[in-house]
Amino acid sequence: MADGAVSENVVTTEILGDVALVCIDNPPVNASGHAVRVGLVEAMEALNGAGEAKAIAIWCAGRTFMAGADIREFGKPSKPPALPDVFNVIEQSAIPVVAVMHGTALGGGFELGLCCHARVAIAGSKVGLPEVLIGLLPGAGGTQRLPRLAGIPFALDMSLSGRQVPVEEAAEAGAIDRVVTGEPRAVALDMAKAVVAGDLPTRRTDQIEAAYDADLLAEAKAAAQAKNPNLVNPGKCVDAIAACNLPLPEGLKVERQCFLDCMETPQRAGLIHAFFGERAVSNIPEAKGPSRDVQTVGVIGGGTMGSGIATACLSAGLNVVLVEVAQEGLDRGVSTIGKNLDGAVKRGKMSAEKKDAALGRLTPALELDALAAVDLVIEAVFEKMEVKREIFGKLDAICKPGAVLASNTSYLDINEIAAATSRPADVLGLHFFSPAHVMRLLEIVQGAETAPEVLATGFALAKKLKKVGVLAQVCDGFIGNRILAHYGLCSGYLVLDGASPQQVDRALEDFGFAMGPYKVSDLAGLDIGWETRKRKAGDRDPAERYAGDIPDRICERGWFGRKTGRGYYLYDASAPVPNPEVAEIIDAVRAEKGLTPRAFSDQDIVDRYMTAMIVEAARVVEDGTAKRPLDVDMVFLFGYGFPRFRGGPLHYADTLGAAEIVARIERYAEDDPHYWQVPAILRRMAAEGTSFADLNKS
Ligand code: 3H9
Repeated sequence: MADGAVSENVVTTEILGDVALVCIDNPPVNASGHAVRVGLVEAMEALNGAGEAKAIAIWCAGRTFMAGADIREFGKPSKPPALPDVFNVIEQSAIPVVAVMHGTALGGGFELGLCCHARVAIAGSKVGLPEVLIGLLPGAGGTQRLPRLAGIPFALDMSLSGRQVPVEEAAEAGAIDRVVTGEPRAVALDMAKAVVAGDLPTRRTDQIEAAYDADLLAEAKAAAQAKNPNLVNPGKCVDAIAACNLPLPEGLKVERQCFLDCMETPQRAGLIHAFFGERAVSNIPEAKGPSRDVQTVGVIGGGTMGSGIATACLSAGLNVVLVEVAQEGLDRGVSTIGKNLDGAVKRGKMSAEKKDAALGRLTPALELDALAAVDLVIEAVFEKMEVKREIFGKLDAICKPGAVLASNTSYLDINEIAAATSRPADVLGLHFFSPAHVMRLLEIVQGAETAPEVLATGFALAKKLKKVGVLAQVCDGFIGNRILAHYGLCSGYLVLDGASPQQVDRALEDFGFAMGPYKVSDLAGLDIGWETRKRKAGDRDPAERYAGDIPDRICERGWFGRKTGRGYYLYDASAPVPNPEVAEIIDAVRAEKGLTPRAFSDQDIVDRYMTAMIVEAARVVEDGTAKRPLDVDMVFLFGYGFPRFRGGPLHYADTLGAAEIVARIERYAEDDPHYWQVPAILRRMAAEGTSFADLNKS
């Protein structure tokens, strides 16, 4: 028993004849925080001390069996007893212990099951070892006991994928002894009695030997490192599993060291920030109030965006009315939706029956009048204010009272759009990211007059679509595209001044981005940026260095990236190769501007690009466009391919510290004082020694 520890009644014991039921009741997910750990040790010591019970069943109250260690405790000083020690106490219990799992027994929760002498699960529930997803590895015996029970291949699969495995599959692999139906407490009582009666065999996992396969382990380690070269924990996880041929106490020591090594990494902190950030973005009053019921969504525009949005809504079980002006466009939209859904079936994300049902909920239409009865409209047409205002004026006349009117605009002023209606309180921005049926980000843009109920409806829709809804205020580009416009300039300057697009891409991919910015531009279509540059040409600040000459010239040749087979890269071959003529364009532009190219190291590229991103992200927080730094982080993780293990631009900024960022900006400003300016918020943070994490808390 730990000194001075209090069990806080999260673990209670019932004695029922010759069996004991130990219940963990620690809402919301029965995480094994300090009180639970203390309570379990106390319960085991008391029952073994008394020696009266002939079997013990451990079960959990509420929606799930233990969902793992309490992640909120990570990164803080640990309080004994540690979870592995608790599980050793359970394994050493002279009285046999059976675990009864329901809901999602994850991480330390599944490991609790593994240390017991028998495992029973309620049908339909799931088990998993998701530690890999938060920069860790199963650190409470999972890497040692699972291979002993279910073999090394199954242990590698579960712990490296982090997937939630149906208990029926886990039973087949040997990780679970019996799958039953019933309520957890009743099952716990039955199973404890079954142990006493000899109907449920028990065994100690430490007495089982794992069939060892050194080659498989070596292959798994190489594959894990190749798949995630930036991550330490998948490789460490294989190292820990590789120790399962040692006696259990020795293997557990190796596991513990590997676990602690991972705990020390910034990746673990980044991934846990991402875990909580994903939940915290919608944990705000704006998302929680009453919302309007949405069953049928109108989507205006059958292009890539509109079709993607319609696909997302149909996949979530909503009815969709898709409106296009011409039959050809409408047919194309319907066909794109069909292809998107086929893709989901192919990837095993949707059954063929569900796809047919989804298509059955789609009503194509050529007139806006078809939107008279819908609950929510999402306009996804060409980015021109006049066009949007005209559509919203018509919607005002057509849509039923109480319908929510949303624009998918990426940067236009929602207030100006809302002013085209007599009901600006019903108008908001719902900014999806392409492909809208895949990308999880949804910026929910609040207009000056948007009603709280309408905003909450936006968040409810995000949840229904399984998207991460982030609140944003009106400005050019909202959170994500506004920041992108700023650091996009930085990559343009890097190339003007001496880097090649390929070097910029490589440096940032090595940093962890899914794709470098030039590959992304080729994918999105270079014409989009070209149009924006032409549109904004008149408003350009004369003091700002123009970074558009190179992409302008590429576009003038009709090369718009992937869709034309040519952009920064050539797409004729199976893998894209650098477009040699782009190098000629770059040379010509530099010569015209009298620029002598200079060498940038990959690190310098990353530092400048990330500093530029942080600068505008800080301004977005400072002026309230984003509610908190974590909202910016989630926008980048879920909409811009930002490396999840780095937590987002402002979490990453905290790893550098405000003082270092200010020093960098001042250094870069020696060459370009107009572009590189220190935002007041960063200067203040540097002076006070505070961080963006502090702002998340306030
Ligand atoms: C581990 O076990 C390490 C060990 O191997 C070794 C240790 C030595 N801790 O997701 P939801 C909160 S690592 C603390 O919205 P759902 C969550 O933040 C752990 N809090 O619900 C939220 O709080 P709020 C391995 C946790 O039904 C609330 O619970 N385990 C934890 O959609 C509801 O969560 C995992 O990685 C936690 N472990 O999904 C499991 N889990 O209401 C991570 C949840 O204030 N958890 N919370 O926003 C999950 O995957 C999902 O939460 C779960 C429920 C599937 C359980």
